[in-house]
Amino acid sequence: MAPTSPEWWKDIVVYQIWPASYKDSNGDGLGDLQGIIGTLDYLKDLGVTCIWLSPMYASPQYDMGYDISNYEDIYPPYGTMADMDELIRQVHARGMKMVLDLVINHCSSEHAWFQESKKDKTNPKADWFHWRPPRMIDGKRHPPNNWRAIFGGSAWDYVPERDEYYLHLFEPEQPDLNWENPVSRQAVYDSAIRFWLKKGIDGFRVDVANMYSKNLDFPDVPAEDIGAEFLLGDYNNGPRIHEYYREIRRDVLNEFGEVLMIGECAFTPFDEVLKYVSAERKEMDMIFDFDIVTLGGNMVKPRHEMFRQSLQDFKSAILKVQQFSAGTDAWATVFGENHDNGRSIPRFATDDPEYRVKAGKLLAMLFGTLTGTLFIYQGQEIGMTNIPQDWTIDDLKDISALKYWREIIAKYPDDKELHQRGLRGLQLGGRDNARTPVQWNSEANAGFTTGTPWMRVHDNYKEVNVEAQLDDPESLLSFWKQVVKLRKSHSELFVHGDFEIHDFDDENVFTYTKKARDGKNKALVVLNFTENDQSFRLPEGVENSKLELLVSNVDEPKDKLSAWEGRVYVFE
Ligand code: TEU
Repeated sequence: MAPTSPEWWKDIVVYQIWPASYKDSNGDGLGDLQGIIGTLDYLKDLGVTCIWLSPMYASPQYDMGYDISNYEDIYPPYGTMADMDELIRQVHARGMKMVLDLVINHCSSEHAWFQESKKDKTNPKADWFHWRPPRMIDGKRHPPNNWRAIFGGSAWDYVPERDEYYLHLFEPEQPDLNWENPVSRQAVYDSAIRFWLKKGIDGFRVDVANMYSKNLDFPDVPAEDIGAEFLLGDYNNGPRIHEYYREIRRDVLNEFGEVLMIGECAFTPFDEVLKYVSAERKEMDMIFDFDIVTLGGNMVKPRHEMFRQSLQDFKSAILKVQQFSAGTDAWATVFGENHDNGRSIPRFATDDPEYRVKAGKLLAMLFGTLTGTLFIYQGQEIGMTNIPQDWTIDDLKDISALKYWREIIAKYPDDKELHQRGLRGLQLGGRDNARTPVQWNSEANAGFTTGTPWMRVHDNYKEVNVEAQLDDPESLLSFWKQVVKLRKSHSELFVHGDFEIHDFDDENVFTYTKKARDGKNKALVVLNFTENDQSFRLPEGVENSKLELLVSNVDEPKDKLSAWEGRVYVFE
């Protein structure tokens, strides 16, 4: 590969592939690596310059691969190590970068490390995980504390061989590694990180990157009645977390040049974010902040409490992220979708058939003009939408959805209204929304597979699919291509510029300007987030500027903004 320039990752356009649902090449109903290889020209044509591949490692798949049983092997239905080598080669041959998911807060309970650790208290890996004795209350065995696992139930599971519990912040099949132990840390570095860097990959998206360091006192979440119910604590940003990242950079990554680290850091306050991503500290290069994708609720809150956020909430979440790099040496990510959240069109705009495509273009203008590294999630570029309202719980596959469902049915067996709200919440924000197979064409199973798809294909695939949009200049796909091109040709404004909101209190219209760091070029972005006409107002200081329309989702902008209309102007 060509030598990599420092900070090459600021200007890339990343496309996230979630392998199970992307493209099946062998008819087994599950996406695979050869399927991905077959679409690389499509991605290049879209303007993508980096692929982030969600876990393709050996795994029993309790959490769709976020439970890895061998970091140095491939999940067989996805292909072989030779396929993986070929994928890396083919990505690089097209001048694109390759980023893998790094899942090292936990591994699978089937990983040899855990299998050994659970045998007894004296084996060499006995403290590679967090083991604690039971808490005895009235002669009865209880977990060591009242922590709730993120998808439900206790965060501890009992192992009779050790007469101890182990910690799992996610599923029981995902035991948390003990990062206090320098020996297990080195094993993780060798197996999960060095192994892949030696194969030439360019970086990692780091799963739950702020959760490795635990408060070893394991304090109870304050509760009136210990043992009655498990409660979610704040498991993020523990005492040694920054030390670990400096160690990883110093002892492992530096040897391989400018390795990109993108940390998934949910629920992290602004000052703490800066510690991770300030260029001077160089722990990580950028993080995924959750403020935008958790608007209205998320998987740590009950789905029946999900609500539709206000435009002002949306603006303030965007503002927080846009401020990461304002006056600091830090850097931001820009994303509206991923594999853990609902689709952006129904969530932030509208999937009303009359406006769906126009609203998708509006969001493309929004995300395409924000400062930071842009991420597009598979299917976002063609406007894939959430699962239809007439689908039932039986159509869902995600472990977090199914656990939530079992929990509410057990807790409120007769509350049909709550069940209905729960299902609606899942259909708005649940992870299954992002996991329906990618819609490639209007043939059977949307061209995703010739076999039986592992998950139901969205009913709208005849209308929403890649093939139908490829040669249509009016399609969302063509629009995304145009926006990505403009983002690159005006990168000083869109990728690197300073961001300012001009109508923070306005619940209908979102108006912001971008300013190049050298102050010369500016852009004005005006987005109507309603289905009504809105007046088009120029912000203070822009009134006398000569505006040049760069892109819009209407042919000829008029005096007023029409429903879901957006415009991007440049001016000096
Ligand atoms: O998700 C992390 C995740 O679940 C967070 O949203 C979580 O709610 C937060 O960290 C709580 O503080 C990642 C993956 O993206 C997801 O698909 C996996 O299921 C999960 O980690 C476990 O590996």
